[in-house]
Amino acid sequence: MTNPAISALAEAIGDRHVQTGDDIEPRFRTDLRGTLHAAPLCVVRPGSTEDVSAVMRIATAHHIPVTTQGGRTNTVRGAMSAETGIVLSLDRMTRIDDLDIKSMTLTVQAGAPLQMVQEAAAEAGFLVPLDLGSRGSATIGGVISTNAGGLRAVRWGVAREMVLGLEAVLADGTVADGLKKMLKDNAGYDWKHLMIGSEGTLGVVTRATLRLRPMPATTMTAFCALQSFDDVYDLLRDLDRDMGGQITSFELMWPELYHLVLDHYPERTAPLPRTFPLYVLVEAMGGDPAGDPARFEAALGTAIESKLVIDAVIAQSERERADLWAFREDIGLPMRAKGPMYAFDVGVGLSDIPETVRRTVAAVRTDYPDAFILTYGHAGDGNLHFVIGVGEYNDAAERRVDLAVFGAVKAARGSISAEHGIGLAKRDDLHFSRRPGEIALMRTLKRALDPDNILNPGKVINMDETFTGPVVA
Ligand code: LAC
Ligand code: ZN
Repeated sequence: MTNPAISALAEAIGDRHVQTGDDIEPRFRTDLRGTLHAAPLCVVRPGSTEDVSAVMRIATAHHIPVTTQGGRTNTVRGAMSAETGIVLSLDRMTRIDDLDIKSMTLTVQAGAPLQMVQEAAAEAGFLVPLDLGSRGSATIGGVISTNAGGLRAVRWGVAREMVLGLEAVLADGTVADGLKKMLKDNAGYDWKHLMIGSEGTLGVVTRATLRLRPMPATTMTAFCALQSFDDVYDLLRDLDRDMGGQITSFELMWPELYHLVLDHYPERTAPLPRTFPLYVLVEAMGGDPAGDPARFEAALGTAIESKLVIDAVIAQSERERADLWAFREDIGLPMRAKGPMYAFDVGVGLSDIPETVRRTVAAVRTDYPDAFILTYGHAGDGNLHFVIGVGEYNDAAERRVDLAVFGAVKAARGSISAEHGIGLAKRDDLHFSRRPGEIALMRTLKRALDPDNILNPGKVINMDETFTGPVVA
């Protein structure tokens, strides 16, 4: 006997776009971590918004959970399928519908990889400001539904700032088409901002209209050494002032991470000696090839004179620029070589960064005096990454490390996720970041938009009203 929901799905979007049983490809059964494996009822691969709408109508009629998957680069189990649920893969929906050079917008289906969209925009002379390490796999729908931040947020903001229009399919199949091209739209509730960052729990993002910027003519990149974190504030402010607001990236690395990358790639030339307390990769983009590089050099020169920077190298070619970025982007392999570690993407006010680092390190070392702690981040955005190895990798150890980090974050009224989201992994720790009234509001929104709890259920928010946080021993 065929499951009636599966028959209905096959009828609606075509047999060959519905995988069931042993035909389900392994990638759809797990997530980036690869440690959990689900047995979805089926995988559906719609080709259009109408297909997605049909899938949601059928899911609602049969009360089947739906987990939308993009590039599956999510680190917090946000894209992990529900047991016997529908995996809604948008990997066929990669079409660019419109590139409007007058409005400076690009409208695209949600399954398109970010890099593909960046390249299409670049060909027409435009920049998609959003950029992140996983650009090759992460999709537009994924970066929107997680409100990704990435490497240039200090200048152009997070994904939310780039979405002018959005089309989403609601739980019952309703298509909410808000594909507008203008920045200003105060005609009623701006519902797209509910969808952005909701990790597929309030609707399925199917298309978006993104705001483009003219492709900058110049990119200036430098790798700098600093004496202490206290100098970060003055440096960021002075450089941005001297460059007229052109600073696009401001990536901090504490020395442990810099040394780890240097040790892993001994054939690479170290841009700066290992002896400094803090490193920052700074990049600016502008429109004046004759003037920008000299202005950048002068701004750094001033910073060196005032001792905010103690040593610096400026990339003199695209090749040198790529080499400098490699020290920031090629951190995955060196980290994995150290064995399993716990990774965090917390957010705090800039002024709280030093204290949050100090508290986190102290709290982790209370349980694990020899813990290996890497700290880096998008400092201009108040976004810190901790990657922590404690010599054991199990639920109890993970809990101890979580509590150490989240305690420090809560003390600063920060966020337990600045960019990677909450998913399943951090759901029950939401109260470290959100107050009870906020959590109540989130539950109200979830109930209103997804009354049967079929949209990525169990993610982001614990819907059990009596749940106020896990018991902490
Ligand atoms: C980074 C990712 C992990 O900043 O957010 O490298
Ligand atoms: Zn990051």
